[in-house]
Amino acid sequence: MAEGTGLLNASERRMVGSRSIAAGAAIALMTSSSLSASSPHRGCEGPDAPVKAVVDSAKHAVVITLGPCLVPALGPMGMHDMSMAMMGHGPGNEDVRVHFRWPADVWMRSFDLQLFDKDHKRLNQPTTMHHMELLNFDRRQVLYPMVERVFGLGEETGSAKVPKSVGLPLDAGMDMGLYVMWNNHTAKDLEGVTLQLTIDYSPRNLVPRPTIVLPFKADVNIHPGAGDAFDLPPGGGSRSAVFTMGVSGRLIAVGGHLHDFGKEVRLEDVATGKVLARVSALRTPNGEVTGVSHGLYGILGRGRHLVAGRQYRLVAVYQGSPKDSIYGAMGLMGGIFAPDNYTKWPKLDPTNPDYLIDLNPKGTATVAAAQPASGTTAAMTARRSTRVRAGRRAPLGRGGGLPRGTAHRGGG
Ligand SMILES: [Cu+2]
Repeated sequence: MAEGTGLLNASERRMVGSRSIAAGAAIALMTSSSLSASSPHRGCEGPDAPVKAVVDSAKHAVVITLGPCLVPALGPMGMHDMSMAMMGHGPGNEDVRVHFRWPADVWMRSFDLQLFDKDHKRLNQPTTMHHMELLNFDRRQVLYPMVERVFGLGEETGSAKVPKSVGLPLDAGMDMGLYVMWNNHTAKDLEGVTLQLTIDYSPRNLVPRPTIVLPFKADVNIHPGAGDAFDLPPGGGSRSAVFTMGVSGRLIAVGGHLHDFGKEVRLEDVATGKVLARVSALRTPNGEVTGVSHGLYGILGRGRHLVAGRQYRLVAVYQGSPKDSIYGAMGLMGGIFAPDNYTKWPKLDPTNPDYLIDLNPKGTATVAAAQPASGTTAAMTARRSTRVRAGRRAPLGRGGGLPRGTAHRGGG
């Protein structure tokens, strides 16, 4: 996720196995995707998808529900295969891509995900959902012209919260997207699954006004729509990318995303070489990445100040066996960014091809016209929905034709 896309989304990834296992998983996934494509509505896809966003003003919460959905069986898999059930980063791999209108002017402060079966009993998250993302089509990312990822959740992540002193602004009527990739590795379809996302907020008129925060996401190998994975020679090495900030502000929390054999991802000032933020992998002795460290710089203090027009370098470092190349590596830093002046946030360009990828993944999505929001407390039903191409699960690793020896679990 979102590799730490968004609010404190700690990215914990685990990785896995051999190339022969990857090939087996690819075949299994291709088969299942062609089956599920035959019943789009029951899978909660398509323009009639049952998604709604309701304001509970007494509790200061927006409750988003998707369902009841049919979660198609992917077929039983072995332990290793289950770990391999992988995802891509970026659009195109999800089972569900629906739009809805955000229902109220708020400062978002937290999210909490729950999954229920047809009898409203809690479902186990890792065996039901692989990952989900909340998108905001009315704002772009700070570094890239792509659609804002408000936050993402993986199999293991459940919730996150920021203090009252900060808030992520969401306005009534914003065109939101909910992406879900299910994870049902049994032989039986799950019927009547409901995904419920509770987002606590502060009212927009809160005094004193919270500091505005927005998601920060940087990638050492960004290729919108094509996958961000890369390979490294035996022993490992590093991959880096230089970007220029479009707006000044403070990075107040960071997390990251690395695959197996990852060591760290760090942010440097190009001119001075100073390291501004560092996220270290938590590794087993054989290099398996089980999680990442987190940095909390400025929820209370000042944070790391990044300056508009100035260049920064993101570096991902990998260290593996001297005998084996590393395939399908990734390196991302995600976090929370507080712009000095929100009005200077880079303007969304709805004609930018990188923005359009999410509206038209792989060129086959159908997009119905969106309607304006009609109230802040009414249930907002899905008004626009996209349908992904049938073969969405096929491209293991999405690395643009790279050999694939590894994959990961956890949210994008
Ligand atoms: Cu990844």
